[in-house]
Amino acid sequence: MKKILALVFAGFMGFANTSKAEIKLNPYPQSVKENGDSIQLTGSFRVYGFDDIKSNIIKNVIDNYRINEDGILLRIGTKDSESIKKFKKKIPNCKEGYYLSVKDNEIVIAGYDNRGLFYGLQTMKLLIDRNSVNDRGNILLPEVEIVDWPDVAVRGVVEGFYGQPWSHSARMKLIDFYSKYKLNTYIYGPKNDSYHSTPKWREPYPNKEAEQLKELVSYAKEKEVDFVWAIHPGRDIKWTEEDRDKLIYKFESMYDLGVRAFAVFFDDISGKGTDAEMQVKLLNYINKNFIKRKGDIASLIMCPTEYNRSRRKVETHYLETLGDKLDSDIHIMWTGDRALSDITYENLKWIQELIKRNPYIWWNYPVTDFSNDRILMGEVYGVDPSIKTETSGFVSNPMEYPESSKLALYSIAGYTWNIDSYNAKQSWLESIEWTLPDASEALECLATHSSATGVEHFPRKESENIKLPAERFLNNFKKDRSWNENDFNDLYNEFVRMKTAADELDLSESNEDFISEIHPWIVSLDLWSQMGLEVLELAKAIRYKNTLVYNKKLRHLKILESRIEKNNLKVAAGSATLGTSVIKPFIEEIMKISIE
Ligand code: LTM
Repeated sequence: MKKILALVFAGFMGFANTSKAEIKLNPYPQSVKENGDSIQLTGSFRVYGFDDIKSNIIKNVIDNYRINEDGILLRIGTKDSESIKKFKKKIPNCKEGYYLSVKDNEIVIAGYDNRGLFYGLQTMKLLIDRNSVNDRGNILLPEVEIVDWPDVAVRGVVEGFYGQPWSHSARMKLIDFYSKYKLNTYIYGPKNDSYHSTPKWREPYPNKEAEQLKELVSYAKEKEVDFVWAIHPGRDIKWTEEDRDKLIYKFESMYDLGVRAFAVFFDDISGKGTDAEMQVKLLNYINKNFIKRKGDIASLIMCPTEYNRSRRKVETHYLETLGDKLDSDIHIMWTGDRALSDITYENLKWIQELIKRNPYIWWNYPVTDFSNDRILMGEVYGVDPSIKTETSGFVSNPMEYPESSKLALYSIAGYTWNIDSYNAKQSWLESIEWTLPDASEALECLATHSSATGVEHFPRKESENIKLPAERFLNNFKKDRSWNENDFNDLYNEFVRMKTAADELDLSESNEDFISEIHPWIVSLDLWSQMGLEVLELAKAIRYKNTLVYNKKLRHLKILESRIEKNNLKVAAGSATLGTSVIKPFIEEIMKISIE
């Protein structure tokens, strides 16, 4: 007989129907039916089906519960479990899919597989966390019937940037984040880890790092995140048996730490390492003699040397060689038309022809290692929906700033899970609210002015709300030193909003790690808001020919400029840049005109 576990959700007693609730979830499920009612969580859960389930599945999701004989029935299982037999037909026929129903006195979570069940439980947890409190302080769970599955089978992150690699604790926190938002893959490949790349890729990690990686791998497993360890040997590899064996030896050492998925990166190299024939020979050898021989390792992933269209050299036949000779079960990564680019249907079809398989997308967003004075916090867009069928995976390369990267990753998780329901603006606003609940309007203001890449062929929208007023103001001012009052007011109000936002962000207490990470950009926001206000005063002084005010404002602007410089020196990145699309050029232009 199946054991019935009963779990108490700390402090709650019993269930009862209450008022209408609005469903808020990320990723948004494929199908949600709700009747507007909720049940009130004031008691305990009895879990039926627990015996069949790997303990991490339930332990990690419902962590606040204790055993109790009373309470609502939480029936869980995977498609062949006795516990959910009655609901088997409702389970979507898709890996990682699940069926979730909350009705009357029963909650059912039926997964296609273990991960599907885990995700069903995560959804229930999000429903509780996000849709929960009514005006009497009671915890509510909406009555729903959810059928859900991912659009993109492999979704996640590649820590593949240059610069300061993430700390161990940041990585551990990110595993929680991936797990919560149903990102199933984390590829470890920070360029500046010398044991991942040259000079030490041949050597095993020292004890401390090895222990940390072991902990990370095991935590990822517990949280249903596939951990992939990548090596980057191409800068100094010799195409000898000795180096081949050293690479396998390194993989063996990672296998001993628990790693069960591997990648070999050949990006950003020159010289002998770029030889396609030799790369193929090595990779097919690893595939046969390590990956297949072990029997419990996922398909190998490789990042090619010609990893985007602009890097293609027709004369090398590099991509054709991979397409023709690389084992068909080895994934090939691809960044699009360029290192930084939108992912288009046309580009996906183009590369499929050459590599004779679907590419595994390495999306270089929100990475900023090409200009790490920036934190990209804008809306996430530019990836074609066809990634659902035309790719074998989709991973985002984030910033060296782990907390700030979560804004974009939140949206990437939502998009890759359910493409049709994704709305870039709404997801962006939600990510802001989720990141900083006690100062979300302030963060929205900072993010509005901190989203440009500075890269011409991959610009991201920034300061859209004042773009037109700033343009018109400048045109009029240049013409006859006048302006339209509405434009003046819009700009003035935005600079005031920036000032208030900087103050609010300084006072925010809901996410300390994030606030300390973005502190230099908060200072920058404050200084640029003051510059903006002063430059408007300067424009007035010029228009109304007030020399005294003009001199005073110009002097203060110079002081602010030097304070911005000083703030820049405090940042490891060299500066804390924002507002480069509209604010900075606007201010600089007025100042230029003013001294003409
Ligand atoms: O994109 C790839 C495959 N390689 C490098 C990354 O390591 C780097 O982080 C990004 C962004 O600068 N660009 C690359 O080319």
